[in-house]
Amino acid sequence: MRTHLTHWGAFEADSDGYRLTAVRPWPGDPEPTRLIENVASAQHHRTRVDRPYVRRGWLERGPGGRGRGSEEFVAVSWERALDLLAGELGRVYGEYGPAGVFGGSYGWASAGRFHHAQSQVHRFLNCLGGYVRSVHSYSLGAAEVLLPHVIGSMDWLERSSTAKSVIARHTGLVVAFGGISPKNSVVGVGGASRHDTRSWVRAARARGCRFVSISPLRDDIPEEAAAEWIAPRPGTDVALLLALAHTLDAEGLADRAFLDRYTVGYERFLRYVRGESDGTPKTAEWAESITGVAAERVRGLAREMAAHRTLLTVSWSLQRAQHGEQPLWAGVVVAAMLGQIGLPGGGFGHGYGATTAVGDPDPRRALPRLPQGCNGIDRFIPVARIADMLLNPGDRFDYNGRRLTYPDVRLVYWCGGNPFHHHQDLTRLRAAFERPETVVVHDPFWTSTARHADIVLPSTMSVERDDLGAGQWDRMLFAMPALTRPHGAARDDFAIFAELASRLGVGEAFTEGRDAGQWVRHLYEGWRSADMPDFEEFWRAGSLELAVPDPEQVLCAEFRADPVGSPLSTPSGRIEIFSETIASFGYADCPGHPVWSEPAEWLGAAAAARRFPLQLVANQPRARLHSQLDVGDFSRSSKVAGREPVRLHPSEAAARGLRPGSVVRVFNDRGSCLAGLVVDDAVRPGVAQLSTGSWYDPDPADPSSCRHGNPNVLTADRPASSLSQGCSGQLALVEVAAVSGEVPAVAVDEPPAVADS
Ligand code: PGD
Repeated sequence: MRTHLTHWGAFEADSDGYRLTAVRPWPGDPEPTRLIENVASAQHHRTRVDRPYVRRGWLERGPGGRGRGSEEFVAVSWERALDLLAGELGRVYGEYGPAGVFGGSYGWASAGRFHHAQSQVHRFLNCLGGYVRSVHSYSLGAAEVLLPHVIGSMDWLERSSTAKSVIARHTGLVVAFGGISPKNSVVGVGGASRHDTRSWVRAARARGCRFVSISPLRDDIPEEAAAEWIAPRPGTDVALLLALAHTLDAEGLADRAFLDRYTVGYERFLRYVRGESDGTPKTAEWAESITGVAAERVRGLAREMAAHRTLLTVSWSLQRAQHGEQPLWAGVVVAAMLGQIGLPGGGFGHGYGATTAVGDPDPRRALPRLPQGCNGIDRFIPVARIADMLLNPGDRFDYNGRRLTYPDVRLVYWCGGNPFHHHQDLTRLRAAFERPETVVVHDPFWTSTARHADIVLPSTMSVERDDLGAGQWDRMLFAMPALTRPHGAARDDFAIFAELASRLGVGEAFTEGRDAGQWVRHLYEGWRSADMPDFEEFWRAGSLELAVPDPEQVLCAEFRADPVGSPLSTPSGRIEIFSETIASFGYADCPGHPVWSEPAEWLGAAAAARRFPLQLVANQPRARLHSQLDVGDFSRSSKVAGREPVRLHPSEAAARGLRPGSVVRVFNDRGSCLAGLVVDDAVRPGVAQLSTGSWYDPDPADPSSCRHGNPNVLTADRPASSLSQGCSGQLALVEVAAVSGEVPAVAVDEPPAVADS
């Protein structure tokens, strides 16, 4: 019985050396999740990559994109694969330098501090001189750029969020824009040891705290909250927030003393809210015409918020949309108008429920980390601009006040991520992936990304290697001894890079003379303080609990106590309701204060612009993390007719004559996918909810059509704004129709066509 950590929880497992024979939740976890069931069932699935492969066309014709994504793969020995790849890396670095290599390689990979795939690939490419990197994340692309201008960095905000226990004890009203998702809150970057969302929500409720969840989905908040559900048109939350601001101002409920002392730019914002700057007062009636939420309810909510100790939270999903910066910024502003920022249980929060960790008090101790070395060049893209970069080398684009140029990338190296899951408009991504001369992918599985590569190297799963594991802001550090030997000929990413580095003459720089076991020990020993157990003792004990200096932390408490001595990290040191910096960039799609702007695809658009009648909500899945282990038992148990479930309100299903459990076609003019219909009144009318992460399974006759239900064939590859260039994959307009005739089978749960060399 040994312990293992995943992004979705810790478990204990027995093994026969090859398989996990029993998996039980870690006993310290009060609310374990069934996602742990995916690990054992996926580990030896037929879609594991069992040995190295090279696409036939690349092997026979040399570098070039023709045939990528459709040709068969040829199995090769490790020696041959590594020789070929080292030769190709040598060629590309020699001809184009580091700017010819994209190593942005975004993705969550697996838990484990040493075998963290991104750290490994970045360290390796840095040894070769560097690479084009990516900045920010698909999770938080808009927030990570906006928030430093407005209140402080995303990292600071997450670390300092008011503790859940403080909310449970002090808050009178939680107004949760985007809910507090019970399914997302089971996941934490790098690992989630103790799940507690239902517990803290239950405790708050039992004390009398009221919850209001503002979301198109009723189940975006735990049942324990017994929440009032307000369901505006998706993508219009900022209008609702502006109307709350209007009511607070009109009824004299704004806390002027707080605003004067702790914020800048309120008067400029007020001119907009009152309609003095644009002729449109942002009244509750104005908001009703946009959101569909009754004006009286909005006014009533504003009054309740002013009358109670109120926490206003905004989920991460809201900023994953066009103009995604706006609801977040407006959330900060309304919380500032209430004057409770810095008080226990009051103020602002971002991402409660988005991961386990938000609201976990910060142990304030950096985790052990593999040094990534130094990148010899400074070329980057905001992460969600990958297709633009590959399709438009040399083009200029805006980003956070800068004009940048897309590099001319010749080789793409992906390790630990699945862009054919995470990116928007997969048909466009497919075209973009034809451009580079060579695409290299390390992955344990034949994901769609691996199927769009030239060289595919099989990496181990985390259960197949020794490591240390800890989640961001989690207080547990786990010893993660290998539970089984590797599947087939899979190797650790570290071992693969060590071999390549040695062929390319940088072996010593990459390994520093250590093997994987020595690195794990070295990272722990270099990290621990004198009062912590040495490596042997830690490994034997299996885990270590970190102390938390302030279990009752309250966001901005120090700033509230002393705004001069403990200023925020914004340019003014205060909350920026109007940002001179952002205004100076001159972006029409992100001016100097929060505004409502019509998105390109929303339910309130004029009929001519609304070519498809349903708003797709492409949110995170319930039965897996992203696309990980989609072939695992728990993920498969969530499928309907073998496809990803799409949920529709009964009225929408009836209007289309659709039967629950049938395969339906979800489509717009970018593409289509097949999904299994679930009829559910927990979904607002006008909405089709289809989670991300089912492996993209393009129909060979029409690659814009996915047989398995991946919503990213439907989403637009459109940035949140010129400010952030963040991912906007959460929303798109679609239609849903019955499928007549024979339904094509799903093929992505079989490996691609392969041949022996
Ligand atoms: P994962 O499925 O976690 O998705 O995108 P991300 O690419 O992170 O991919 C991780 C990959 O790493 C898997 O293929 C897994 O097999 C592989 N892997 C695991 N362990 C290892 C390892 O040790 N070595 C190697 N080499 N590989 C490994 C997630 C992204 O999707 C995120 S974070 C968000 S928040 C976005 N959300 C949305 C959304 O809300 N809506 C839409 N439409 N699209 C989204 N995409 C984004």
